[in-house]
Amino acid sequence: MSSILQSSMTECHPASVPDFTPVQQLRDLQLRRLRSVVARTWQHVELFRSRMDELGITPDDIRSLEDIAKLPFTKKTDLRDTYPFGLFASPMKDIVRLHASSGTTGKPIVVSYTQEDLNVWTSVLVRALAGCGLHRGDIIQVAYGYGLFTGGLGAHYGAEALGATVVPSSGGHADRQIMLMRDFGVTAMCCTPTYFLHLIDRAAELGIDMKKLPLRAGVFGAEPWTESIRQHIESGSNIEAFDIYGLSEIIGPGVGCECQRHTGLHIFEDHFYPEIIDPDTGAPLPDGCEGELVLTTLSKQAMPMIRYRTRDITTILPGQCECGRTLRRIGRIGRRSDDMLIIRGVNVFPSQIETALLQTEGTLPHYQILLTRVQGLDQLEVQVEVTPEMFNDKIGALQELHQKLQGSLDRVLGIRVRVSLVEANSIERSEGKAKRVIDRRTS
Ligand code: DLL
Repeated sequence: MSSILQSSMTECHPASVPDFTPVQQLRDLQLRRLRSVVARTWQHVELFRSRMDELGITPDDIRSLEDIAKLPFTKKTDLRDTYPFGLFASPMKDIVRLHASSGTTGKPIVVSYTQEDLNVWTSVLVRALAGCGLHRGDIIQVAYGYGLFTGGLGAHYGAEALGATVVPSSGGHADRQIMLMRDFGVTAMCCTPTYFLHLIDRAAELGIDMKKLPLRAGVFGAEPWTESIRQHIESGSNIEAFDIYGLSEIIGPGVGCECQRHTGLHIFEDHFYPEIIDPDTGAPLPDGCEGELVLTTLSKQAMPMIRYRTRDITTILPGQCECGRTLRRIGRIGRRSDDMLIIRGVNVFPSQIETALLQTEGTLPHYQILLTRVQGLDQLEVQVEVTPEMFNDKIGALQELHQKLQGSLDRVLGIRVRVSLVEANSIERSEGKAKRVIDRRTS
């Protein structure tokens, strides 16, 4: 077991957890690890070495943390092009786990871990869960999918190493999830935020009041969610909702997580070095500027990632968190640079639609964006569920809500979209990541 894991497993006392390392000490550690990971990747990964050659640089050119900007980026297409094992830096005999994430085109991307990588992954999850106020004695239900997806197993081992009792329910079977939550006295839930919303609704249908369960925290991630969704979750269940971030290419869940201050997500910087770049030019941006998050794994053995372009749009928040952690924070990830829809020439982000919808009273946090093409022209329809009271009320109330939504979407998006108000529970629920956009356009 790594010493980091051991120290993380003790009580969450500032002196014992790497989250509180003095900044200069952290930067020194990052530089040492950066130089070492660059040298290792250069030695073992052909694609990386050839890109360094093209740029005329060698690992010796990395002398400061700022020198990271000299290094080439890695992109998702690099993982696809070298499918399945082309970016591995360790021999297969040292690799103890593979995970994969489905891509939009055919083959998945494959990621690998040595035992040491798994220990690091567990240690960051321990730190994430401890930062959410969880500890030994908690009963944590993990309803992220177990399997090739990193969510289930990642959260599982972290919760176990924390000393909590783990209920590995995996995704799906809402009624059974609720029964386990109630009968086992579950105190914390790990799943996607949209799946938890579904569980709140389903519990109400079953006559179970979530607010009366011992549940006190939820650690939600794997998909973008907004403050409005947090409010719906917290008011529907009386729990404290935390945002956890991660991606398979870097490790899985546990790259960053909110602490109890809820002012951004702390990145576990001793293992994952964050940068923000301009997504169009690739130029590094200063703290406080919004751009694409780029991550470098500082300690990964099996499959190090150098300057991986996540496509996730966020900012590195300036200043230190009041919790005392020295780890830098990113703002919550509301969108990806590649989820932008272009409708009749106008850029539209699903997160803008979500915010406009959920700020209006009478709507439920379940919606779908439907794209079609009529006579060569793109049409965007937003279907949103409305509360049963609203749906059963006089027609005038529905019309008024419709007008309000139409007005705010027109204003926010700058184009005319169609709004359809639909009955509660009519939009299909997902057990994992919600599918918000249905594209029926044929070119
Ligand atoms: O979703 C890992 C994970 C599992 C994270 C469980 C948190 C909890 P992938 O399937 O590879 O890995 O998808 C990674 O999901 O690049 C983001 O676009 C999105 N994502 C993950 N967490 C968040 C979050 C897992 N908290 C991709 N907020 C990432 C917004 C998120 N987006």
